[in-house]
Amino acid sequence: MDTNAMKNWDDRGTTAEAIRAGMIDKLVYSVGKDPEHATLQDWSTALGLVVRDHVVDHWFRASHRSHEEKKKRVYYLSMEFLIGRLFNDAIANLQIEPAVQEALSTYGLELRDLLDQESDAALGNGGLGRLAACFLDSMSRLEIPAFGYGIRYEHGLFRQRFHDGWQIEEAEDWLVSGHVWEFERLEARYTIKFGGHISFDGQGNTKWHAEETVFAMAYDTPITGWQGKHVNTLRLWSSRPTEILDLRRFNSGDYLNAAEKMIRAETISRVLYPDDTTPEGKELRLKQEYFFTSASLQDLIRRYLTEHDDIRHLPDFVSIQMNDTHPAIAVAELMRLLTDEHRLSFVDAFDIVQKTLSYTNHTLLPEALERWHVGLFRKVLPRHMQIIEWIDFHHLAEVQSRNLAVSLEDVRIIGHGSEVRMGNLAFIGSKKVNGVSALHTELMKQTVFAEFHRLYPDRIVNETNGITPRRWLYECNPPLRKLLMETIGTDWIANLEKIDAAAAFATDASFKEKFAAAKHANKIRLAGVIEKKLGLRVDPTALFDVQIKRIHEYKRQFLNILETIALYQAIRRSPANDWTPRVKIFGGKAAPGYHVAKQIIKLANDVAKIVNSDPVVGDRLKVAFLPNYNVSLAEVIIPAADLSEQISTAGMEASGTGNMKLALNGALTIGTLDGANVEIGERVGPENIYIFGLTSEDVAEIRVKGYDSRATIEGDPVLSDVLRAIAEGDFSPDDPSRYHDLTDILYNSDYFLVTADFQSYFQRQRDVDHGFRDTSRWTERAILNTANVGWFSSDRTIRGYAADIWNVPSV
Ligand code: 26V
Repeated sequence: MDTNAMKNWDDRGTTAEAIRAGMIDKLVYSVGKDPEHATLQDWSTALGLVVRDHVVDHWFRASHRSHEEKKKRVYYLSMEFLIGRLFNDAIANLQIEPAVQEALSTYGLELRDLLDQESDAALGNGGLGRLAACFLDSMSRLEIPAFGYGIRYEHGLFRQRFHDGWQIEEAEDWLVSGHVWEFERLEARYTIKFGGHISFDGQGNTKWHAEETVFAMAYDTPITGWQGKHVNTLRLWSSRPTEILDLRRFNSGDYLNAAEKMIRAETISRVLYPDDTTPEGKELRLKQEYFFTSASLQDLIRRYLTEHDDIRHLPDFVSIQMNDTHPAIAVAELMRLLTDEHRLSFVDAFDIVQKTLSYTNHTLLPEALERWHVGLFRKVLPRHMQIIEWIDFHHLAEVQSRNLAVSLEDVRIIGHGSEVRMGNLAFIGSKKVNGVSALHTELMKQTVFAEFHRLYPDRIVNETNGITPRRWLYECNPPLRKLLMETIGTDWIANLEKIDAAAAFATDASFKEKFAAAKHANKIRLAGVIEKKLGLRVDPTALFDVQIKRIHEYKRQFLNILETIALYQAIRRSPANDWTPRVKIFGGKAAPGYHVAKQIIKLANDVAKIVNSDPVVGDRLKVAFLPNYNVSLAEVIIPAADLSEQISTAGMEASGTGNMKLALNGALTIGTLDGANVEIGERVGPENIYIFGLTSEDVAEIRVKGYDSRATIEGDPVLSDVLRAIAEGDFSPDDPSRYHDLTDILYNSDYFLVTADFQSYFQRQRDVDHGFRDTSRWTERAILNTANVGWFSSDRTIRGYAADIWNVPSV
C-alpha cells in the first residue's frame, strides 16, 4: 500500500469554517437531515462524525508507523473498560474546542447540549474498569503502540433509579441511540470453541471437537492521545452465531427454537456482570472470559505473524497485561495456541508464555479471587483443563526440586483437587505480578501470594495506580484548567508533575481568590444538578462532603451515614451553636444481589428525607444521594468537592483512584491509612489531609485477637444514641424494624470495624468543620492538594509498567 498517499489526508483543516462546513455535510449526507428539521441528537451525530474524521487521520498514521517500524506492542486484556463519553475527550485531545464552539454558534447551538446527547459507555463496574480506560489514554499519550481488548457488552452496568429510596436496576442500552466512535470490522472474526472432547492421533496432533462454536467479531474505537500525536485502538469483541437460522425448524413453524442457537451465541456478549463481590461460578461468566481472551490472543498472533515469521520471538514483540484474573485463562489459551496450533513443545511454549504475560492484582478480598469448579471448567474448556493439569504438575515438580519450606497446597493451581484457582494460574504463568499501591503490594507479599513470593522474590512489583489528567482535570474542570493555564502554563496537561508549580501560589492572595472562585462555580453547577435530580436546594457555600464509589461494606458508606446522624442529633440538640454548614453527597451502585449494600442505600435516603425536611436543621446539614452514579456524573461532582471520603477498613481498598481525582481537583481527603491514601498523605503532608482510625496492622491484629463491638458501642454515648435512633425507627417510622439487620451486624459481627473507627472518624470530622471555617487557610490547603498530587498521573503509572514489566520505550 502507498502510505505516502496518506500523509496529507488531514487537509480538511480544523478551522471553525471547515468544521461548520463539515458538520452540514455530515448532517445532510450521513445523518440524512436538513438543518431546519435536525434534532439535537442529529447535530450531535453530525459534529461527532466531523471530529471522528480528524481522529481517524491521526489513527491511521499511528497504525502505519507502528506497522512499518515493527514496534513491540502492548495488549491490555480487560473484562471492563469504563470509558464514559468520548466526544469531549476527542475535542479536548485535539484541542479544537474554540473552533467547534465558533462553528456551532452559527446555528445557535451550545456544545454542552450536543455533548449531553452522548450516552455513557458504562462497560465496567468501578475502579478496575476506569483504570483500564485511563491506561488507554496514557498509552496513547506516551506513544506506546497498544491495543485494549475487551467485550462489547450490549448492555453495560445497569441504570440505577430510586423507588421510595430503594435501588431499582434497569437495563442499560448505550447502543440504542447510535454510537459514532466505533467501527465494525467484519473481516476481523475468529471462531471460539466451547465444550466437547479432545482426541490425539498418536502423531502429535491434538484435535478439539467442540460442542459449541461462536464467532467473535471486532469493533474498534480509536483512543486519541494528547494533541493527537498517537492514537491507539480499543478492540471490543461481540459474539455472533456461526450458523444463522435453523431453517428446518423454522419451516416447520418452530420459530422460537429455530433461533435458539443464535440467541445462545449472542448471549455471551449481552451483559456486563454487575457483581464485584460474589463470583458464583456462573458458566456464562467463564464463557465470557474465555471468549474475549481467545479472540484477543488469536488476533494478536495473527498480527504478529504479518510482521514476523518465527512464533518463538513473540515475547520480543508482544507484552500482554492481564487486568485481574478475569483474562487469566490466557495462560492456558496461549499454551494451547502455541502447542496445538503452532506445534511447539510444552516446555518451549511455557517459556514463551511466561515471558509474554503479566498480571495485575486488584483486590485481596478472598471472595473476589476467582475459582472454578473443576467439573464446570472441564465441561466448558476440556483442552484447557488438560493444559492446566500439565502446568500444575510441572510447577509442583519444580517447587519440590528446590527444597524450600513452602506449603505446596498454597501454590497449586488445582486446589483440593476440586477447584481451579485463577490467581495461582495467573501468577505462575506471568513474568511480573503487580499490586496497585505500595501498601497493597506489601500486603500481597504477606498474605495471598506469600508462598509464591518466597519462591519468586523478584516477580511481585508495585505500580501505584494513576488517573489521566486530561479527563480528570482538563476536561471536567474548565474553571480550574483556565486558571492553571493562565498562571503556570500548559506543561501540566501532558506532564502532571509540573502542576507542582501551583504550590508557589498557595499563599498568593489573587490566585487564592481565583482558585476559590473556580471551586465555587463548580459547586453552583453541582447544586443545579442536585436540585434538578432530587428537588433539593443546597447552599453552594456549605462544605461539599463527597463519597462516590460502589456501595460496599468495606468502603464503609455506613460509617459516613452514622456520622451524619450523629451530627444531625448534635445540631438538633444545640441549633444555636456555630455549625459549619455541610452537604453530604453520595453516589454509587450496589450489586443487585448484595442485600446489605442495598439497605445502606435505603438508609442514606431515609436519613436524607428526615434531615432535609427538618426546619430546626435548615441549611446546616443536607444529605443528597444522587442516583445512577457514572463517569459523566463523576465529572460534575469531583470538581465541586471540598472533602473526599476515603474511609475503607484499612488493608481492604487496594488503591482507590477516586481519591486521586478528588485531591487533584482540590478536595481535602478524610481517610484511613489504606491503599493509595497512604501515598497521597506522603505527598500532600499531614496538615493537608485528615487521617483517622485503625491501621492495616491494627486490623490484622484485631482479626487474630477478636474484637468486642458491643463494648465499643456501650462505651460511646454518641454512637449508642445513633444506633438507638436507627433501631427505634427514627428514620423509618413506616417500618421501625427495617434496619435491625444493619444494627445487628454492628453489635454482633462488625467485620469491617465500623464501630471501632467511629469515634476517631467523628472527631476528625469536627476537625474538618473547624478547618473549613478558616476559608483562607482551607483554600491554601486545597491548592496544595492540587499542586502536590501530580505524581498520581496514569502517565507516571504507565511509564512504570513500560519500564518494569513490558520493556517498551515511552516518550
Ligand atoms: C470481580 C468480579 C467477580 C465476578 C463478577 C464481576 C467482577 C467484577 C470485578 C471484580 C474485581 C473487582 C476488583 C476491583 O475493582 N478492584 C479495584 O481496582 C481499582 C483499580 O486498581 C482499585 O483502585 C480499587 O481499590 C480496587 O477495589
